[in-house]
Amino acid sequence: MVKCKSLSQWTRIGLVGLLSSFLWLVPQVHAQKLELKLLASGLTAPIHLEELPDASGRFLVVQQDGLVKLMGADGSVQPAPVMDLRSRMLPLANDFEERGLLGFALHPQFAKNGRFFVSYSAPLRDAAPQNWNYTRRISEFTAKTGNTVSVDLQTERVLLALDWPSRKHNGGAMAFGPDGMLYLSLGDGGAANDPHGNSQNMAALLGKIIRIDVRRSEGGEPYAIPADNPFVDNPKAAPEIWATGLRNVWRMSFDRKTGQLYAGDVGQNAYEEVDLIVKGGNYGWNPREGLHAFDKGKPGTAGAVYIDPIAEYPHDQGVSVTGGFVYRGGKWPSLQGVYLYADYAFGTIWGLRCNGDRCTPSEVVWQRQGGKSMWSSFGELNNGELVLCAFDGTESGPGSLWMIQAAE
Ligand SMILES: [Ca+2]
Repeated sequence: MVKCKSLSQWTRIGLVGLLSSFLWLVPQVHAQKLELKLLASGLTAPIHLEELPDASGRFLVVQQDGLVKLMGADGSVQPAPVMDLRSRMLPLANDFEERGLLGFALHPQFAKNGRFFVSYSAPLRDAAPQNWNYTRRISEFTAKTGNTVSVDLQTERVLLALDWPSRKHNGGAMAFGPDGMLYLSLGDGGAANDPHGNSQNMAALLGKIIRIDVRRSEGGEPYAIPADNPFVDNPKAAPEIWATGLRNVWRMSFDRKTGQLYAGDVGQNAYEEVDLIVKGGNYGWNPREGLHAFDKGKPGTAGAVYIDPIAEYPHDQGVSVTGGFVYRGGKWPSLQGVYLYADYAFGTIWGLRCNGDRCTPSEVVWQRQGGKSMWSSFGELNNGELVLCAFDGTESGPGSLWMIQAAE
């Protein structure tokens, strides 16, 4: 799907490794097991959802195929999509497809200004180098809001247009931080083994999490560089970079209580990982994969310090991590402060707790028993309750939404 693995890789049995970092200074999760309650079906490849910042309980469901739909609190879907981006997108393949509409974030003042941001796959620019695959656009649109929500595609402002060397490893996560800045994940561009060396190349935006200020323009760019970005004084580095050494962060989120940024970085041959992203951090791809040296990796820069993940799992437990959220809702006290994440293909969901950067080992909180749900993404509602987006058993095919509850 949208993340990184071919179907054949899904069946690959990886090496057995450590489940997590074993640090004993915070209590064990003793993770509350989850129950999942169907909220909506009849969708196509849902990859994100976001509640409108009003009291209506309505939310937007973002689909990989380029449609954004408005859904009522009862799960009813408005027939006409809020947005149909397909005319600006690269046609998607019918089979395994990582490209498409992959990221979406409402401006913190969306209720007032209607601004929102997307990450999607557009046809390759005429000026792009030959043999590249497509152009990734990070764009802003402005919606009309009220009783309904609509988007005129003519409102598009392209913030970034990045030519992409393959169909793979697009990243796609977008989130506003508590500092009002927009954070974006950009994958290493593929294919296997980061052949272009993007993740450790500080001149490249690929293989990074970047941070930009969309409240103002600067230097002829449609956005500004925050003055406190970590590499603004390094002439060899792109000033947008916030964190580096990432392979393919498909989903990331801020803990609304602590402001910490959690990212699920999709691994390659052996390990999936979850990282706590800090300013200027280098997360090791591809000298490293998870907590391990990566045997096809590049040596890395002498003296570089690589930050280990807070959790990893080997490929006999899953093959494509979907980063989730720290639960901060009020309905389920036993889940309070638990970071939930999932494996897209195997369907397993884990929980862990962190106190600063000290985290408990992960515990399995839900396992697929039959059924086909593949967890493409988590969504957080305004009240902190969490929702799962699922592909119902086929790549980029029919999909559904599920409410997360604590089991009785
Ligand atoms: Ca890493």
